[in-house]
Amino acid sequence: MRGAAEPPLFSALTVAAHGERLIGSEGDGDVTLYRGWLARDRAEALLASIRASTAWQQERRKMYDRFVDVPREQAWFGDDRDRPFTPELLAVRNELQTLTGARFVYVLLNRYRDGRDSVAWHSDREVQGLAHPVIASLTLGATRAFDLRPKRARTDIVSIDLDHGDLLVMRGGTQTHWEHRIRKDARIGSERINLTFRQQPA
Ligand SMILES: O=C(O)CCC(=O)C(=O)O
Repeated sequence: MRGAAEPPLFSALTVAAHGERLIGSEGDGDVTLYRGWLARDRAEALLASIRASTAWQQERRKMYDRFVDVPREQAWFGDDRDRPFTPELLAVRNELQTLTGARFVYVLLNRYRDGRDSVAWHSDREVQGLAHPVIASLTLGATRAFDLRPKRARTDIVSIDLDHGDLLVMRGGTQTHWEHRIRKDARIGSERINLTFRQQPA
């Protein structure tokens, strides 16, 4: 247990308060980037605690007539999951709730071991029935390109490099009208861990 004289694990002063709107028009989707939301030392501490406490799983999915490994590893923590939030994840969850006004009940962790790992174009369907959908997505580790495209104009790709400590908040109709992906990139030799804090599904 931590002694009473020790500073809190995370100080409220180590998150950046101002975001930059990447896309945004009322019901059509709303994505805001908070560069360096988590200060570097705090991002390092969170990454170390995740590495120490996470049992990763690799799902297999049916593709046509065979099963293939999903090209990344995953883990879940939360109020409604087998594993509750760790104290470190709970601290981040609470700050994200203050920032966004949303209530997050679980977090999905995606681990991209290197640039061969990826996630294909998709939208996060479980929030689509909510009155005020919000997903808060925090990057730790290697910088990777995060691509967004509108479903009605799939060649109009918006690409943004997400770095250690960056936070992306996706609201409103983003999951209804947009898709996102992390594409493969052979130049990336190190690990990225992404945390998406999520609401109770509809
Ligand atoms: O790794 C990322 O930034 C995206 C993760 C993602 O697309 C998802 O969890 O649905």
